[in-house]
Amino acid sequence: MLVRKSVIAALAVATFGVASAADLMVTDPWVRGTVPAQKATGAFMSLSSKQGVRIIAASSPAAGATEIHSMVMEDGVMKMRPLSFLEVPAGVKVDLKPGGYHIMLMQLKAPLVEGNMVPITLIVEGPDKQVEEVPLEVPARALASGGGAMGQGGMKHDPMKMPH
Ligand SMILES: [Cu+2]
Repeated sequence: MLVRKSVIAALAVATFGVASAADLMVTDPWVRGTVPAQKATGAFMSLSSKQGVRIIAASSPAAGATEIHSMVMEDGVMKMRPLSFLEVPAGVKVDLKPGGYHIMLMQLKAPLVEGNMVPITLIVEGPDKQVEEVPLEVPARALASGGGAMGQGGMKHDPMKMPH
């Protein structure tokens, strides 16, 4: 039952232009929209893999720099940390979501508004060390919508208070 559901999800994503050559399934990708002065935002999605892969990098023509970030609690403050890779273990769903792992888009070249499709390429390393690119077309959501824990604030590199 679960397997069937995943396959359907993968097909749904494929209609957004997701190539799945690598052993990586990407579901429900989205980018948080920005306001004009804002230079950074986050991209979120769920990742899974049959054999297990690592996301070793990401890139986007919409951003001058793209990094994989985690968020850690330090002295009661949430801080973002660049990761050298993000592990997607075999059979384990890894969620990139506000307040947790995310793809950080920095030095944005233009504001991202609801309805924009943002190209993001994930660089994926398999267990055999083979590296593949997985290009995504990721829809931007309105800044205020659906953000979950970090819905109001957008994303910055400054330390931020734990949401709640
Ligand atoms: Cu970040």
